[in-house]
Amino acid sequence: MSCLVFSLPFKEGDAALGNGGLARLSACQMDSLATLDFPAWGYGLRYQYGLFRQIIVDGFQHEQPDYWLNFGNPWEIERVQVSYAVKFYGTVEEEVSNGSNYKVWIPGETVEAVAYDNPIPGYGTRNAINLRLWAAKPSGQYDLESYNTGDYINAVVNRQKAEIISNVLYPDDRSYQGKELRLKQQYFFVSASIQDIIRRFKDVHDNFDEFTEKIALQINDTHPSLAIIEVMRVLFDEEHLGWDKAWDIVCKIFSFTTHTVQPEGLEKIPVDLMGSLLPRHLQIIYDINYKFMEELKKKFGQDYSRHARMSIVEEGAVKSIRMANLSIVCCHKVNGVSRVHFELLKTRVFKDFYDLWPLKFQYKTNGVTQRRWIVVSNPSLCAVISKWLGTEAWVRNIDLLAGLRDYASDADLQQEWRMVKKINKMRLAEYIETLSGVKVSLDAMFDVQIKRIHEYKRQLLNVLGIIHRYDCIKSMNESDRRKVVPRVCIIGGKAAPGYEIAKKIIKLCHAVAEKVNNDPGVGDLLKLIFIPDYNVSVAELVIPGSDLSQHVSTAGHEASGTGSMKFLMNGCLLLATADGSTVEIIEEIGADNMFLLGARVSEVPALRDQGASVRVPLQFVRVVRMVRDGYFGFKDYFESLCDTVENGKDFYLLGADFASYLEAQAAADLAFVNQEKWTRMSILSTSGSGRFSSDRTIEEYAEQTWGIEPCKCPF
Ligand code: DL6
Repeated sequence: MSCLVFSLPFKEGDAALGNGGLARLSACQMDSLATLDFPAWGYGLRYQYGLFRQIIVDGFQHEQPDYWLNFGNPWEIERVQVSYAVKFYGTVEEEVSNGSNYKVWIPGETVEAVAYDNPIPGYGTRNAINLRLWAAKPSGQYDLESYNTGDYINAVVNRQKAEIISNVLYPDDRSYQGKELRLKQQYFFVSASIQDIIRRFKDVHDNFDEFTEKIALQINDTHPSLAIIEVMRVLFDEEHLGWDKAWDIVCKIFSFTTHTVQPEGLEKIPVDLMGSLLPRHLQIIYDINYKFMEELKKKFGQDYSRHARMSIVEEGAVKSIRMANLSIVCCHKVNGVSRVHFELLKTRVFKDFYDLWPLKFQYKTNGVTQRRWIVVSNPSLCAVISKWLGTEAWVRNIDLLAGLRDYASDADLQQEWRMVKKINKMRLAEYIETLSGVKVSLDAMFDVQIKRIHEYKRQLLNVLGIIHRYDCIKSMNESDRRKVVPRVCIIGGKAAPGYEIAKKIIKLCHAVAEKVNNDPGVGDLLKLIFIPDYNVSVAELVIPGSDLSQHVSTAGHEASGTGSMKFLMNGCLLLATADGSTVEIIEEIGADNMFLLGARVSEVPALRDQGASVRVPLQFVRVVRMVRDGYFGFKDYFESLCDTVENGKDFYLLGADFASYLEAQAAADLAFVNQEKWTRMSILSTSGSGRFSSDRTIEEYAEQTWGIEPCKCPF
């Protein structure tokens, strides 16, 4: 008898239906919602092309479309029977019904939204929740007129245009250009989801009396905030509930979480665009704003500059709708994603609104799911944790991880802990060698920075630090070299396609790597690896295998950060600024168990005011000069990159923080030499990571924002 063993040629790749931290946060939250038995659904878009695939040619980033559906998606269920017509453009007309005047929206274009369900099973429970993603298809009535008049080819082309709506994810959710397609995507997603929610409610209810008891809608940043207006429109125009009742319902069901720190990063939609694509919605927004302005007048009198700042409609060269203001006015809660973020919302970003409605504002510090970030991505660590805690219960109750603290100095646990790290470093080293041909030493400290490439996240600070290290090694004598802690520096991340400076940072990584990795005088003391196409699968491999990870955003710029939490859970030490949720991590594990650096949030404005006179160490001047002078080649190309950190233009304060950065790196070197101490710090990092589970975040939302309770599956 023979036995055939099939090995699968590939497994499915990442869906990559989001840009970065914001979307991955939702994925963690869905896992927690399911595991904790909450009755919840997620809605989103089923993009055919997720975030672009990054390929590197000669050190430059190129973007390739990621057609993730090429070989099908076995996990989704197409619900052909669940589809809704989504309307765009057209005109608004008056209609009289039962003696009252109503507005009727006569659309100019209709597209069909078809549901694809992605079940999300909870861990250790029979509960499974649903992620319903919408795909755009041509509507049956689409361009019927062209068919009728015999313009067959045009009609087919127009039908294809409908599908464009869910074709591709915008690869940068930080810069909001007044793009029509983007607004169309937002409304398409919102309209289909609201129709679905109302249809499901009406399946079991005859009226809207219990709507606010049964429905809580969470707006995850402003991208879906048109949902607020859509519910208002449906209840007022179509269900004829009357303005006051519709408004009361809207204000009770919606809550908003903002994930942005900078006021410039807030989404605005040009009024002309809104009026052309969604004419009725614009009218409703104006009506809401009119009533809001009246309320402000009563409260603050003739303080017109305050009115102008708070208005939903921004007057200016391009008259626009401020989506964050709209969300704050209409939602019953406004959440930040860390305590630092909350403080910035109160004192800077939404200060006027906080003065008006202090009780609306809260924060729920982000979290990540231990089930993906330990259990799935680090099975060896998972086994060691369960063995020492004597239970697997921590997988559902992360607070139990704190029990590891008692054994942090235990020699046996330390040995097992180091063994796990070694196994994961071997996996990562193999991956690196396959990718780049560079062999790295497992004795080196694996020092990792993986995240979207952005000036505020300061990958450039890291690269300049590496240049400094290289420069020092080059000038050392043999006996000093023997004292150097070998490093493998790993950087990964995608730059938005139109973000030139971020792309130059990627090129600089490669230019420096080329020089350093091929310098025989440096050998294993320093290697720099850029891992291309950073995504969740790559993170699952890299995070467990890292010793140190960097989260060095300029203080006051990272709303929360969630990468740090994944590293923390995996016992990787953090080298970080006191920004976003790091401030809370410090409270949990203690500043002694990490390497802190840089100006604090409160110090940043004064440093910025100093401009060119801010104190910058000579080492900084030297490393920037090396880049400028073409030490790594591409002299002209890097000039504009160097300009961003010199001559008083160093907005992200790389120069001001450089000395402190080098000190923190030196402290990390020192700690790494003492492996008992390092391992203890590593165990304490994992054991202190419980607060950063998305289970805690979701429980807080359930209790404080949505008012929902777990609902166990009865079967
Ligand atoms: O809240 C999730 C994540 C935070 O951890 C990051 O600090 C923050 O930068 C990110 N925000 C965005 C904003 N995009 N939009 N809109 O991605 O959210």
